Amino acid sequence: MIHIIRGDITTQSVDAIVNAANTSLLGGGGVDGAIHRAAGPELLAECRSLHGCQTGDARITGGYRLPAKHVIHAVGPIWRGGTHHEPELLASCYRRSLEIATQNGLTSIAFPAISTGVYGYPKNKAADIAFATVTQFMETKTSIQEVIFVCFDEESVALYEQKLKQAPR
Ligand code: AR6
Repeated sequence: MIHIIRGDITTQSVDAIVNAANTSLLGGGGVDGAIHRAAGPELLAECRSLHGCQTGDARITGGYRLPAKHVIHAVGPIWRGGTHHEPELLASCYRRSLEIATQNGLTSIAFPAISTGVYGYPKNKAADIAFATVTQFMETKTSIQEVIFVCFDEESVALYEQKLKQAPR
């Protein structure tokens, strides 16, 4: 039900890939840039119609030229030392992504490590939140059958595998 892979999230053939977006939803660097490049300009056009998204929330669009059917654009917090509601906001963007996927009857979803690049969230702390939020959500009534954590580097794979071993089942 939960898988960890190393790779580029834009190549995943799933119902939805999650984007680590910003509040404008108009693209950027990192995984956001890669998703927009691979999806093509139609994605930006749909994103413009959404008029942004608050930190901790998410929005769904089509996947256009991606193998994924949809993109769920989640806005993670910028790390400011951990005392500015960063843990709650990070958990919220994972939860909102899963809720939106469920509302749309999606069965498979792939997540990047939201906020751990440009936004500076410590990878270990972020992985704890990602796992806790996803495992908790999977206890609820949902259409989702498969969650894939897509790690961009080997260090993150090792970290996520350690968390998966520790997770209650
Ligand atoms: N596939 C999977 N993971 C990736 C990929 C990829 N193709 N590319 C990068 N990563 P970041 P953030 C990993 O910076 O910290 C953008 O400009 C990367 O190694 O993409 O949430 C947005 O527009 C890291 O672990 O997102 C926002 O302004 C993780 O994805 C801002 O950056 C997230 O890194 C969001 O920052």
